[in-house]
Amino acid sequence: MALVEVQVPDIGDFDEVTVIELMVKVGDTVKAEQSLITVESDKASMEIPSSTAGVVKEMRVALGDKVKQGSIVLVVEAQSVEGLASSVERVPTAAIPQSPTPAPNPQPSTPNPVSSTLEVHVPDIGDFKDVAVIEVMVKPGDTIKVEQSLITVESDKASMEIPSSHAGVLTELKVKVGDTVNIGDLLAILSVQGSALSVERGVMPAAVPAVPVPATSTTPAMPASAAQAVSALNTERPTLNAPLGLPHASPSVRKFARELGVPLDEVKGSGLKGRITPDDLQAFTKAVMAGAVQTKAQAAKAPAASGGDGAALGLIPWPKVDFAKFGPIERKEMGRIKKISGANLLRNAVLIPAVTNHDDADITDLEAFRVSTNKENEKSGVKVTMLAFLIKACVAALKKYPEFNSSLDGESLVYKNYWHIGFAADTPNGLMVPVIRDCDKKGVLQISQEMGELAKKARDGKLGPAEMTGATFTISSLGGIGGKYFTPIINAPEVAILGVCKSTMEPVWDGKQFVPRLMLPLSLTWDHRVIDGAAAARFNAFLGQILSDFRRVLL
Ligand code: CAO
Repeated sequence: MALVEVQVPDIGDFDEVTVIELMVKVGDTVKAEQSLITVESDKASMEIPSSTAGVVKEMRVALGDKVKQGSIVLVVEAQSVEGLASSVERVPTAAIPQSPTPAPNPQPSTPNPVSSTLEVHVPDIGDFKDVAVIEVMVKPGDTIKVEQSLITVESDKASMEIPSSHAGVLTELKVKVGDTVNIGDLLAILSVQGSALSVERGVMPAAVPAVPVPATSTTPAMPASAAQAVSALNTERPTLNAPLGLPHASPSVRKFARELGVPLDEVKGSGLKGRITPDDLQAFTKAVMAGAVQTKAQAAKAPAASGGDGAALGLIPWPKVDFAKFGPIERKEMGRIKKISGANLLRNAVLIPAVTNHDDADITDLEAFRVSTNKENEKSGVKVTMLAFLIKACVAALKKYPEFNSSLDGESLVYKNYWHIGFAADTPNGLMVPVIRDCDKKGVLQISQEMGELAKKARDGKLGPAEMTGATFTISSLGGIGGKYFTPIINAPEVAILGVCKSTMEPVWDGKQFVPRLMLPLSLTWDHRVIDGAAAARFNAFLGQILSDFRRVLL
């Protein structure tokens, strides 16, 4: 196994470029032609491919380093002698055109010595076919300087700006973002004044300059094409002053983003100088899939938390009323948490075919037990709450009816073998749902204590994201406040939620007479795609049995 130093190859007359992205790390197996690093000048960026297949043993460059011809990028343990040999001989796919090509002469379409029009064509871009236009930097009416960048094109390995061959006023642009172009394609029509035509005729700058490419022999050096490409990055274009205006990302990241449909300008880059890395793309995609982040397009389509026009749902517009016409008003922006929870609630209310079953549980004995326990534990400082008993009772019911502890994933149901229970907490900032983990393994005292701590954190606005995620079922208790029944909204991707209201003493017929019993109103909302009405009724009945005789939790 030979150790091979992969060097920056001949990069023409250009001094240094900055390493802006490392695409491999020690231990990675790289193929010949696989991109290793991305380098950038002020006008373009490109990926430098490997000439050698093997395993990366050592990185010799770091982010921000300046590299030039001969700089060692990394050390690779070549896969085999054959691999090494082939890596020397093989020229990876061109990232940028390989040969200098005289610029096509612009064709004046009107032989007018005072003012004439002139066509600007795509110059020689070598072997490249169908490169995508990813940015148009000018618009009709703009005064264009010679060599000013008109558009940016991109292949899967490099992006480059295509300059104008002439100065003039842009009268017509023949390409738009998303088009693909080839050498000779008509890009734009300029209106040029008098002598400009004769002075500038024939000086169309190629998008990529000619660079002689020395043969690589002793070390597996960068392929000729890459050398030319890097040289292209450093091409002096004195009048190129249009800012690139694109999100800071390598061509491959931009290509990947297009494939995923990720709007790059909405992704925050974590790389050098805010550069967007593949990890940033993945994190953004995950966040969107999890509903934690909305793209601008989604936000535009989705009805807002309140007052959205409902157009996306095919509904008539939200009524627009000038409330001030009817009396004095005060307008207040909704808080951040209300906005976020509002959007989630709306999605869950609209997308889940939810049904709510109401029932009552006799908690006379349980409440007596709770009160006596609290008396006994007065000194401990931990107050046992009815909600803690409800959590334990729900875990028992969830174990008996596991579909209530599941989530829909496409056409599959994911059954969770853990029981993390969320509870709605009313806070000055709005509704929050802290999660108590592994409630099956905890006693009522511990659950009460954790609930107290989490509820306090929620009210103080100190809950971390980890303390609000992972719930398998949620309880929303309005018992301390009042009410009889309500219809809680399921906290997706859970499939059920239990609403609890204030218990009251009620006359209950025991078969012989009416007796006073403390009755707790239960409201169970369930996702009808996952749960049937009969199962919901059974769940509530079972819950009622446990609450009326808590010893059943042990069964
Ligand atoms: N029936 C009768 N009394 C009840 C009860 C019930 N179901 N549940 C609680 N109580 C009593 C408690 O025993 C307590 O009385 P004491 O002070 O005399 O002991 C009092 O009501 C206050 O209880 P609490 O609400 O502070 O405590 P909790 O454990 O029941 O609830 C918490 C904690 C965080 C869930 C609660 O404070 C809260 O925020 N509830 C609102 C949840 C909510 O907003 N849900 C709606 C979501 S949909 O918009």
